[in-house]
Amino acid sequence: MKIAIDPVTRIEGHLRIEIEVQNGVVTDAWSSGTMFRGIELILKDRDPRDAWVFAQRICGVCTTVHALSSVRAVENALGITIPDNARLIRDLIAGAQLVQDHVVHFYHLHALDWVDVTLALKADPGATATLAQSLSVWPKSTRSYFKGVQDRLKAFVNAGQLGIFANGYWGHPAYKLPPEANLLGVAHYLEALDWQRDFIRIHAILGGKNPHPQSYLVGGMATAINPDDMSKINADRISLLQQLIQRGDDFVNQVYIPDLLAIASFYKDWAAIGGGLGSYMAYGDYGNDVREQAETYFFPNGLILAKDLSTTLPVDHHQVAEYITHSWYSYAEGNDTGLHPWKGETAPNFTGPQPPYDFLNTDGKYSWLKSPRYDTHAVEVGPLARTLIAYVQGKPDVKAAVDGVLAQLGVGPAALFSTLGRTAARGIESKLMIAQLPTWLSQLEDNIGRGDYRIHEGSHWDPATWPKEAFGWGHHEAPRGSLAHWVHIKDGRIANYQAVVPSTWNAGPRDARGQRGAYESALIGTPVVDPEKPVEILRTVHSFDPCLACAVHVVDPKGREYANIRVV
Ligand code: NFE
Ligand code: MG
Repeated sequence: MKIAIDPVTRIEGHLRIEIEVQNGVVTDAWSSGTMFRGIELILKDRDPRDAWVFAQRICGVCTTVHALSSVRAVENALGITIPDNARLIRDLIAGAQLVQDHVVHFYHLHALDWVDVTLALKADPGATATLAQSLSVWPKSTRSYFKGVQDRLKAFVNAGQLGIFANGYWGHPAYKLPPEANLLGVAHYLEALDWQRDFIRIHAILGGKNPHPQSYLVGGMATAINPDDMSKINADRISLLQQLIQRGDDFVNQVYIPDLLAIASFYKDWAAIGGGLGSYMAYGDYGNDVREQAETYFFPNGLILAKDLSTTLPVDHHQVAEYITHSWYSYAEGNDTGLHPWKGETAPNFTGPQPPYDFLNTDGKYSWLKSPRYDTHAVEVGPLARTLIAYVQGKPDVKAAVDGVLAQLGVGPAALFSTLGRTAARGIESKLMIAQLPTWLSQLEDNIGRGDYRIHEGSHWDPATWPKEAFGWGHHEAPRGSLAHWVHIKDGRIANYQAVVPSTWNAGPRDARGQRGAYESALIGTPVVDPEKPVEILRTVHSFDPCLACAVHVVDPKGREYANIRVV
């Protein structure tokens, strides 16, 4: 039996999943990005110093990550080293982004795959308080608080207005939590909405706004530092940042991580489902300017192949190539060629069916996403990749965090190759990142204390100083994984610009060798109890935190007819 899920919701962008199901288990899967964008074409012939402003609009969810990759690509091409203060402010902005994005993913995009909202109505608020207090010291965990949340939820249901909770596979037998844990999840879903809005004020302070901070510059940042000026980064702002980071730490350690572990303990079977490729890649990032020694990165550089946790291999971006064998593009050199992004081409060539249709022609082209490969290998990127690579390399804080989670859940390291592992890794790296932010902030404070206000390196600002032709790449470990932009500059203008983003690595289609992408591979073996309500498919797809706007970088101007689910 073949099933199509389109659109997949509680993600960013337009994703279609087709699966073949036999005897209640997925036997094959196809992932399709159904929307075209054209940022790479829009950037052609522009001033490379302006690229970040356009590139940042690739996505409204991960926002800042494309500005960062873009300025880094141009700086790399022009041989610019940015001042330490700029590096620290970039790391603080990106680190805050990572934590906020992971919390929002857990509660607002993923939790309802595990939490049945309707069962929360059956919970005893007193018992919920007891459960919550056994998990953490979060001060809101009282009977009256949970009673208030439940009453609000009842009022929604009685008015026939479940609102944001209206569409779910409620009552599905795959939901395993007791009513109290469901009420806890719903309460924190609502709390996390407020928390993330407060926490991301870090971007307003350092970048002027969120989404899309405005303080980037090729050569550094435009975040002015002056302890004697009320409108610049001064002692007041540093103190506000400290408070915001502390509140972030409280929420991650007292709400997010305890909820993650409590929910995961009811779903241990998902530690054996959804593993997929078993090969993982990270460029590495943070704690260092990107062109310096990769060994000192906070998230290390590395490659794991075929679940081999004995070693990691170094990652070199020259080994990256994008294929379009199954993507709606043409390459001058033919359908089966892989192109390094410096030689990348963006020539759309839609050959898919016109709606209405039942299924895509998955033997041919079936996605707007290209298929990036590392030296022919299909790899997964993201929190699980980064966590495994750091674990294998013996990074002490990662090792301690991973071993702690494994012990608490009573599972071994092989359990990490799974849907649950992906979701747990996101929590682990949020915990490590929120603990790290105060260090970067105090380094910034120390620099300012020493009278070092340098924030921008301007000696390469004038295009007259540039070489006639230059190539650069800028990488970042974005919330969803390894991101890079590649730029070819000629006569002061962008001759070619290519972005290969985390969701392209993970959600891309098959390549010239027929190798599946990470989603496609991970879905194989997933149980599907009721094809009309494929909640299990959502669990594995959501565990990657899909972002299709990032992955395709564009918008189909024509409306499409979307059926929720087609079963044939
Ligand atoms: Ni639009 Fe993105 C992230 C990037 S794509 S969310 O994180 O880059 O996966
Ligand atoms: Mg691209």
